[in-house]
Amino acid sequence: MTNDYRPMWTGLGLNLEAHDALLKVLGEAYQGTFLSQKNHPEGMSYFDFVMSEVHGLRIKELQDVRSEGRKVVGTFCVFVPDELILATDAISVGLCAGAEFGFDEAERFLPRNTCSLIKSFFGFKLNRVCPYIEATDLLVGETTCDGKKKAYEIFKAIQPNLYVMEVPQMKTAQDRALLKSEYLRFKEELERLTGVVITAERLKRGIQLVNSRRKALSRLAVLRAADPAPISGLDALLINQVAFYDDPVRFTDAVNKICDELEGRVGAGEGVVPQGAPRILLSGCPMAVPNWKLPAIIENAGGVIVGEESCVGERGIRNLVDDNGGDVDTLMEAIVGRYFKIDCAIFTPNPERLDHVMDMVARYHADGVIHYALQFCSPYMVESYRVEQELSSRGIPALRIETDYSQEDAGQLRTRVEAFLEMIRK
Ligand code: BJ8
Repeated sequence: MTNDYRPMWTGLGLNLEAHDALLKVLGEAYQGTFLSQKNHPEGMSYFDFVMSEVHGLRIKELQDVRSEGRKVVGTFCVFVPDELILATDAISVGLCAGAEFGFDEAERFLPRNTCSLIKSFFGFKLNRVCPYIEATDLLVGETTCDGKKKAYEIFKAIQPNLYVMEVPQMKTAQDRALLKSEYLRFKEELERLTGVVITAERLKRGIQLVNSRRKALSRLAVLRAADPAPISGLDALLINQVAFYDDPVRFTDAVNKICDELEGRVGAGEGVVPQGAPRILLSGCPMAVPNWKLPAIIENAGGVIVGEESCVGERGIRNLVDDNGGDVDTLMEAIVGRYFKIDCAIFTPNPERLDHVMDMVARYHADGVIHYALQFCSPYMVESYRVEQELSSRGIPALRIETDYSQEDAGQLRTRVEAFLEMIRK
């Protein structure tokens, strides 16, 4: 990091000793996983820099913005519409945590059999190691899976600025009406928080900012259809992870720049792996920073990940919001229409997700699918059965993996992934 941020971290109430330990682990993991890759595109230097300053410069930017009176809103789920947050000039940051940190403390509040993602944000909070949580003026939870929904009841006592949004579980007309009413309630909450009234003009600007970010990420996704793939799955995942907390305009620009470079690679037939390397679609739970275990295992074993059917991936960026409406209600309808299409496994039934997995296999020329579910995540663990069935009915190789944030099963996962890649190669 370029500066001494310790006074800022102290001001945010961080536990400096625990925070140093976290940064050390994060720095080593990043160094070993990303910077040692072959053919790392030049355009990744921006994202390497963002990662090196993940708890430094970006937090300082948030604090500077707050001192001007603007607000920071933290989110845990892609159902929370960034368009509304940006329409109030507030900043949106994704808060999902991907490290096994503070789990002992988390387990004082939560059952051991809780997914790592939930335990991780509890652990980060209880250990006071996440400057993002501490820099938020409003934290938005949502009633997606049972684990999160019940955990927020407990989290509220530790983090009083938590607001919970209800998310429907089915896709009927009543469910759509519920989502709309929840988005209108959220709009009011944001207006109260920021003192800004969301006009059609503001909302349009918010929509356009998020659409531009999604378009850039979709451009990156499409380039990965090339064989050889011009970028590793690890780098592409990192870009998708950074999307959740970087400034949207600066981020979009950086993604478009790396896409220009990758287009050159595709045109020249250059890639990060030899042509014909096994191409894998990852499908399932979202992967938050620094959860890189499985992708690193796959790519170190000679495979290349060509797409993520995940919220930190295509599920989070698919579909734009129509920005043609001239009034707030039309624009709100367009936002609801876009988000109501999200095919998270919390929905029942959820046939769209199966269609999307098959569609992604075809578009990115995947040779096989690795379904990734966090242990104790019932929605994705249960749904993996149907995904596997659908894939096998079409003769597409599939591997189901259930894991957590620990490194304990790394050896066993490596063996299973290597055997899977070997089978695909034959
Ligand atoms: S829209 S995937 S971001 S809910 S892994 S906490 S589901 S037990 S993260 Fe998600 Fe929104 Fe859905 Fe996407 Fe629960 Fe499963 Fe844990 Fe999960």
